[in-house]
Amino acid sequence: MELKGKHILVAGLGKSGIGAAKLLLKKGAEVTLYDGNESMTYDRVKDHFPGYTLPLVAGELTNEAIASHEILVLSPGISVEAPFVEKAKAAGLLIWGEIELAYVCSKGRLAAVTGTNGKTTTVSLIGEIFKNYFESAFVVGNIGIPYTGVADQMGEESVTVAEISSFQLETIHEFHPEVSAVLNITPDHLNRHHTMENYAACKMKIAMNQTYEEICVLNHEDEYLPKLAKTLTCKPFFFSSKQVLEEGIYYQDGGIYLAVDGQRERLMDVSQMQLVGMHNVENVMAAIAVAYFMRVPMDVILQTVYSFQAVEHRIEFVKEVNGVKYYNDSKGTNTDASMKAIEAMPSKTVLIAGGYDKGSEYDEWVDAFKDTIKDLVLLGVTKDKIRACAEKKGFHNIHVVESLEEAVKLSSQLAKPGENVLLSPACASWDMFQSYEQRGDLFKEYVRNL
Ligand code: UMA
Repeated sequence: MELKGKHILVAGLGKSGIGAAKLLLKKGAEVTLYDGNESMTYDRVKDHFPGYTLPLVAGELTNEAIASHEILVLSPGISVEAPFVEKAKAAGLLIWGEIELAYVCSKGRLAAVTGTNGKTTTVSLIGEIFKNYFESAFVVGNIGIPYTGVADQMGEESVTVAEISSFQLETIHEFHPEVSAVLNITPDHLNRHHTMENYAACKMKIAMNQTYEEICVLNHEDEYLPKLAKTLTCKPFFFSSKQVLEEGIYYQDGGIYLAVDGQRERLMDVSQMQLVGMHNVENVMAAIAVAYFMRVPMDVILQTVYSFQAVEHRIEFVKEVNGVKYYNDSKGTNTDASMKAIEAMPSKTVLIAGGYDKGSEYDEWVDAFKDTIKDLVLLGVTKDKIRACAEKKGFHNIHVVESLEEAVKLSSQLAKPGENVLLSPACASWDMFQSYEQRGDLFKEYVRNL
């Protein structure tokens, strides 16, 4: 679609909105900025738009302001159920997510990955594989690099891997990866999607424009995915950490096997990976499958897998202080991710948790403490809800604090030599921090100051 001269309202002035507005200006569109935060001013964003003075609305949007636009570009943090979005729909505006805008402005080939957990590790690994093989490779999306920020740098020869969240999938229309992947679906963001069915349906939208000869890589051991695979318009290709597959990629006896077109091959030993844990074997299998179907030679894929290290904020070892090891798992923003981190702890651990309330339940997460978690240090909005759940389940070594700095200090007193301190909140960061990255960076700073 020709965007030149179109009146476009860009909602949300974080990374996505800024990326979208800059891209639209390059395309010659007439851009209005909007942010629900009443204290937003043009001064705060003007450095992104040298040579322009853009209209900005903060707080309430009037019907007149909405109606003078043709397209509304939404940042992922804004729900399609927000009242102003409903008004925009009623006024006949096209509602595009930032991802949709980027997709229609981009060039080259695209692979896209979604899932509740493991997205960032998998996408980072695929990105490394692409960089090791293709002349022009891009990594974009929920990983922290807005797709709109780089879309216009792509050429026909470019190959992109996009990490795509359920929020971003709500507002796609033509978005069409050549290869997609859904890593797993476990409860998350239920305050936004309301039910698991809605959330799962949103995740499956990643493949909605794929055609029958294209591939969607799926987790065979997931509760939802084998059933949802039957609804695909493209070909499912499964990975499994638990069973031998006739067709697919799977783990058996310490190795990763690929079975395609009646041929079966042991690709590698998992001991050759730098990453640890069975969840990472799953991430690696998914990455191998995506890269393989994007036609990267297997030797390039495997060489990259052998050298690939853990990503920041995901069970990241920070430092040992007085015999206590500190791990930063700030990216453990839901109970499932946090359970993986708890399971990966080698000995008794003080767990720092709590944060923004996404409407999650904590029962299974507390069950996962077993003999590993000896003390629970709680902060953030969910502290009382988590405390009540843990006490109901008979876990009483609970300490409530007001700040992350206090949590680190107290944990350093509770942990004995040979034990660990793990920040793995099981909650998003948005109650006290701008992002999980900021939370993780501060944690590391407080640990280094001990
Ligand atoms: N805002 C409104 N109205 C609202 C909500 C927010 O106006 O109802 C405004 C805020 O005042 C703020 C801006 O929107 O000024 C923030 O926009 P945003 O929340 O969409 O955040 P971005 O900075 O654009 O970052 C987004 C993703 N954030 C979310 O989905 C919440 C980032 O994912 C992503 O890295 C980035 O785009 C680039 O693509 C983060 C995330 O936490 C990592 N994602 C969730 C997750 O992984 O679980 C989905």
